[in-house]
Amino acid sequence: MTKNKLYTSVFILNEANVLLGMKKRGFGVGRWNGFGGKVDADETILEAAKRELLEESGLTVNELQEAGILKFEYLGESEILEVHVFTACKFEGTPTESEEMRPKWFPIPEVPYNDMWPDDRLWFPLMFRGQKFSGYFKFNGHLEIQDYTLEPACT
Ligand code: 6U4
Ligand code: NA
Ligand code: NA
Repeated sequence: MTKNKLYTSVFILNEANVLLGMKKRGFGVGRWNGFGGKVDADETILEAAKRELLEESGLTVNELQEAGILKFEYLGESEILEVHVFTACKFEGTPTESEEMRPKWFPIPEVPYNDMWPDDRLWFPLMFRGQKFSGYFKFNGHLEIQDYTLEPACT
């Protein structure tokens, strides 16, 4: 039986820019990511999203907007990652490098899709438009998407 494991990913947006983090270690190393990680057993998904954002970027948010839910199957691995994606426009603090992430603002037309997970170029446009989405991606390795579905969601 495959089991879903819960993760979060947070993107800070302003009118024209998105804050991404260069992953310095672990899963997704060398790629620009959202700030996030595993949901611990004793916390809600929202609590996890805020905690990981603070740990990895130094930023605090009161409110997060739900952007979408993505499921990732990595062939040969037993767990399916269920990633809850959030955005925030208001935050407190200054983006600060952590052991895990190096934050950087990107103008939206300059998002470095070639140095990101290959699925990101498919759903980022929905996130930027504020269209909620639901997706399922089956990966062969970390470079090739073998199959996927991506739909607008109204959750
Ligand atoms: P540790 O070091 O165990 O505390 P933790 O920060 O809890 O790690 P991490 O960073 O391994 O967890 O979580 C993986 C992150 O990568 C989550 O934010 C989800 C995200 N992620 C995984 N696959 C992705 C993909 N294909 N596209 C994407 N984000 C992905 O955009
Ligand atoms: Na993380
Ligand atoms: Na974690």
